Amino acid sequence: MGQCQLLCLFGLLLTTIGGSDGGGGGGNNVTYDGRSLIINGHRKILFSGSIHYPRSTPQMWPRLIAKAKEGGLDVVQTLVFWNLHEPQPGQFDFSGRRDLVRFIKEVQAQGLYVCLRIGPFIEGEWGYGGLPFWLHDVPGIVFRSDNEPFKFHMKRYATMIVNMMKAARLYASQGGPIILSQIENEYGMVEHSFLEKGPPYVRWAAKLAVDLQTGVPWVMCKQDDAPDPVINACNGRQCGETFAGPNSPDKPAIWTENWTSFYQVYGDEARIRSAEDIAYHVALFIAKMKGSYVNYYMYHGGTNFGRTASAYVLTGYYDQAPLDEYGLLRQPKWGHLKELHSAVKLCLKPMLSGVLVSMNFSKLQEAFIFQGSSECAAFLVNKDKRNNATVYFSNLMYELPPLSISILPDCKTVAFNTAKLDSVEQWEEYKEAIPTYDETSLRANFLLEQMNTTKDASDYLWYNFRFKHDPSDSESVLKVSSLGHVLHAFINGEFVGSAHGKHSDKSFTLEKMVHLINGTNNVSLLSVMVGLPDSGAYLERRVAGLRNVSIQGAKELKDFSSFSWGYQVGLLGEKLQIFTDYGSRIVPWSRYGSSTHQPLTWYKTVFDAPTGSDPVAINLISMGKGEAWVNGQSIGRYWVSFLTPQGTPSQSWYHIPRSFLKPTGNLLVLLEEENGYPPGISIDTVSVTTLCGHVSDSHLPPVISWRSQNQRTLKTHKRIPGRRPKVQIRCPSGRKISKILFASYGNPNGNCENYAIGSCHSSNSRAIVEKACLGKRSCTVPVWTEKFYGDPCPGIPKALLVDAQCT
Ligand SMILES: *[C@@H]1O[C@H](CO)[C@@H](O)[C@H](O)[C@H]1NC(C)=O
Ligand SMILES: *[C@@H]1O[C@H](CO)[C@@H](O)[C@H](O)[C@H]1NC(C)=O
Ligand SMILES: *[C@@H]1O[C@H](CO)[C@@H](O)[C@H](O)[C@H]1NC(C)=O
Ligand SMILES: *[C@@H]1O[C@H](CO)[C@@H](O)[C@H](O)[C@H]1NC(C)=O
Ligand SMILES: *[C@@H]1O[C@H](CO)[C@@H](O)[C@H](O)[C@H]1NC(C)=O
Ligand SMILES: *[C@@H]1O[C@H](CO)[C@@H](O)[C@H](O)[C@H]1NC(C)=O
Ligand SMILES: *[C@@H]1O[C@H](CO)[C@@H](O)[C@H](O)[C@H]1NC(C)=O
Ligand SMILES: CC(=O)N[C@H]1CO[C@H](CO)[C@@H](O)[C@@H]1O
Repeated sequence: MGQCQLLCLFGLLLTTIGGSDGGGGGGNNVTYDGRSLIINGHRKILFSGSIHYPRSTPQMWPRLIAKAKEGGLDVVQTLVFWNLHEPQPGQFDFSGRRDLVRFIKEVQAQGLYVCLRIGPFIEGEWGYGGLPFWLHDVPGIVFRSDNEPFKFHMKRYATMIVNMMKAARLYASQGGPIILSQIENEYGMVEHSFLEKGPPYVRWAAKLAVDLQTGVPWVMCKQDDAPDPVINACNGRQCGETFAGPNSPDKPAIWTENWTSFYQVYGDEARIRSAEDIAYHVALFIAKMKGSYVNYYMYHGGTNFGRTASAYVLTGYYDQAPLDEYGLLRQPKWGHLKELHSAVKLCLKPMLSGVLVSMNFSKLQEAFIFQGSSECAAFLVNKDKRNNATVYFSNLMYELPPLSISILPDCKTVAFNTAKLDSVEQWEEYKEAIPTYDETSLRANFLLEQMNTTKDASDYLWYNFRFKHDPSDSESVLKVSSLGHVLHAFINGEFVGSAHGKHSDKSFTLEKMVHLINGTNNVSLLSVMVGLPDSGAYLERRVAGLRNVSIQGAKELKDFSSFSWGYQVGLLGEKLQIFTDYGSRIVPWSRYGSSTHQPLTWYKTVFDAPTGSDPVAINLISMGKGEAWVNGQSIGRYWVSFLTPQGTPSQSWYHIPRSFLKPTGNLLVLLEEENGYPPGISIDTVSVTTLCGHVSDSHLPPVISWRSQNQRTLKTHKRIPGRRPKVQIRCPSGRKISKILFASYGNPNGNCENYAIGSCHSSNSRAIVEKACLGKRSCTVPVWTEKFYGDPCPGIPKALLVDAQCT
């Protein structure tokens, strides 16, 4: 693991160094002082993120880098992977995912800087820490110590990499994006094991680096005694607290690895680090340590393709990073850090040219104030992990949430607080009341038909009764049969169970062992319709709702079908219209997760519309069943928990028309009938969706995927044994296949990300696929010779690869 970070402990007031291009010849002059890196005379506070080129594909790089830039990063940091590049002594490979130069040029093209950690030992949860295994058999070798064979190969390789960068003019001194380089990695952790062979190796490595004359500074992370002019940097989660600081007053404070979560090994649960925790430690480092460079390790983890992961490490790497394995935004992490970056950038002037003054309000509250000649920025810290704190600063009162830092770019107004998430994730909840018989006014001595009772004013009808239970009859099974469509049962306010029918057979029965109390029990049965019938003769005679209700004890069966029933049409939240702006203000909402979960809970949040003009969809994959409203308008029922026979929801994305949205502050309310997880909801934009299917007539199972910007879904269909292979593609609901981008029956090269016609190709491919697919939501093309009017290359195994566009 590794990240570059600069910190400065010595808050000297430094005069701003003027001048623009100090490098000459189009180059940029990168130096540093005790405050920060200095680029062309300008001090910088830099946010950096690790994206490792071989852990994604060249096709993914531009989009990952664009999202890093949009997230407020200035620098992309990568390790360099020796064993990928020199698999055998003297045989080099820089193709495809190994194309380091291309990666750096992509970063440059988007206007960001690069921090290049060349190692050559990188650790990085990468096999052999990046060292080629053939080094193991070099006679007399001892890795990473004052050992001639190791130093020989390290020098040869490091020189080769640096020369390659120079040849492509990638160092800032040459006009390129690389502003910082790293030699070795976390050596301070193991140096003592090498006894007297350690320190000379550190000095040698530093000299090797400096002698390579890159024109940009070098860092060593976790190496407290990094020899001048190499900067010692901090790696870890809490550099704001743990870092002892630069080993010279002339070096800035740099944090090369501030772990955004942690890598995962097989057998481990994912270790999740909250957005609030990362933001707190970054802000603390920037303020208390005068940190001037923070790198997120990882910003995008990606995939350990092939056999590259080190022992026990998962193939998916740091999936909890701000960009997940697929390159999608992981919220709220990405958005929260983006806001932190912009708040810090508002403080730049006083931070880079002012003096740092710290003060204590009390034992657990302190302030760091950067005072410039006319500007001032303040960081107010509450270290108390449990309690809010009220502090007075410059005669104004500030409420600080537990374990948080408020950033005041003008020493007055709070621009950002590390603990306050501002996004779709800030959820509140309101539990729907479970009514009892006594609370109802509509009564009948039998079970009412649902539609005739609700008059379609609501999907929901409560059927309630109460009865005295004799505790000597121990085993009790509640049995309810319904004519449709869904039932949620509660006894004494506690959820008991749910059941539902389906389109082809709406009736169903719920049977559930229940716990009854000695005395009067309240039974509340919520019957839910998922739409009125729409077809067939005698529509007016259709029925829905509960048919029979009984409780079977060990001794007797009690039938409640003809009993004293109390009804309530609709839910309280519907009556109060709590999904509207007005209605949402008349009920007391509580913080999400502040009490135990109840099926039938309303959730509320506010979100900003995604920028741009692409259509907007809400991803409800983490929810169960219910209805969703945006700014008071229902966007429809959702039912994600009802899975297809293949085990996937029939619909996860639900359309929010742009016309329902304001630029900011959109009210989103959901009624969840089951056990949804609102923080898993995301608001996505949908761009042209491409679909791709690739099936061969060999043994591989077909993989069908559809992807679209900002969405993460992958469906895999196992081949049914004995059936002939076929490509099946299907657009998301409401869309049709509008274009065939590529079709080849033969031996096409590559995969759905990257394809080309191979040596064998049927010239009928496109026409046949277009005929089968254009204008349809889904289509199936069998991978048979006959279908393509003959075999283009007898005897050769063939495949069909189709890439299509949905609009
Ligand atoms: C680069 O900048 C430093 C100070 O930041 C200055 O001392 C030095 O002269 C500059 N070098 C060049 C080549 O302009
Ligand atoms: C604030 O308190 C800490 C210990 O709690 C102390 O180390 C520090 O020097 C104090 N700072 C000031 C400005 O008094
Ligand atoms: C802190 O204050 C907020 C808002 O004033 C309040 O909602 C929250 O419950 C408080 N938390 C604690 C731990 O007192
Ligand atoms: C519908 O409800 C009304 C009372 O609201 C009742 O008189 C009528 O019989 C019901 N019809 C059916 C078909 O259940
Ligand atoms: C049943 O409902 C009544 C009226 O709402 C209430 O007073 C009583 O406490 C409830 N009984 C139980 C066991 O919840
Ligand atoms: C149930 O309650 C009644 C009266 O409240 C009591 O006499 C009886 O012993 C109770 N039975 C049990 C099993 O607790
Ligand atoms: C429901 O009750 C009716 C009589 O009310 C009875 O004829 C029918 O068999 C019952 N159905 C079930 C599924 O118990
Ligand atoms: C230097 C540093 O902060 N190291 C920390 C990195 O994070 C791990 C896990 O939280 C800690 O154990 C280290 O102390």
